[in-house]
Amino acid sequence: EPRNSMVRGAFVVVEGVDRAGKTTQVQRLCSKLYALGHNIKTIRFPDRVSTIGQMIGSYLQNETNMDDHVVHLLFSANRWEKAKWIEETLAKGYTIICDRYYYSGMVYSAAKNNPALSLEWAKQPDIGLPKPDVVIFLDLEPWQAEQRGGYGEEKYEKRELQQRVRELYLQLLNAPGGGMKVINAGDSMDAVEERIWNEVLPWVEMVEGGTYGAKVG
Ligand code: NYM
Repeated sequence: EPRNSMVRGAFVVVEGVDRAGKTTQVQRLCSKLYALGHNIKTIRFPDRVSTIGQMIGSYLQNETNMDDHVVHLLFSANRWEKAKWIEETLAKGYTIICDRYYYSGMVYSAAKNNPALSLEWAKQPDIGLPKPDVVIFLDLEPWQAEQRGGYGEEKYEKRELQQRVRELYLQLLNAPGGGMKVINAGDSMDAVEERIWNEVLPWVEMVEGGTYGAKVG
């Protein structure tokens, strides 16, 4: 059970290009926080378990094809399905570590060569979702990503698209109110782990301690 008198848990998002090591780093971050006695839950998007998530999964595996707008809205709907759970879980005092969020939604859709899908358009269906307290962006150049075993068979795992994805992430970083912390994911796993830790721990302590109240801007 969460410690009493806790205001709420922190909402931590880890973003990054494919092969940046998000999954490993999310696991390491969670176990370190857990070892310190924090109450932790993890979540990842896309969550491929729900009905909508299964539709997304089969699209990513190239089993089905969909209009770009349709799949974009499914990714967003997949987050909305979890929005209430996120709010309730934070309110109970759990800190949530979330592997990808709406930033992924924006950049992957906008990276398609479809002029109708601008970053601005792509953000609209996610407006109103719970706002993260801290967002980590694991940055890796496409050539480094490819050295990690090359891309697989899933949609989006192509060099040109990955390059555009990275450029769009960097654009978001520089946007006013972007608020993402960039970490070079090309270093050793231990070095990356430590940098993430140094960024995230103060936020978790601040939010759990009730000394931080975010207002959606
Ligand atoms: N992806 C992920 C999107 O295109 N839009 C989204 O909103 C999200 C959350 O799904 N290549 C893409 C990025 C990834 C792919 O993610 C699967 P993962 O983290 O490999 O399971």
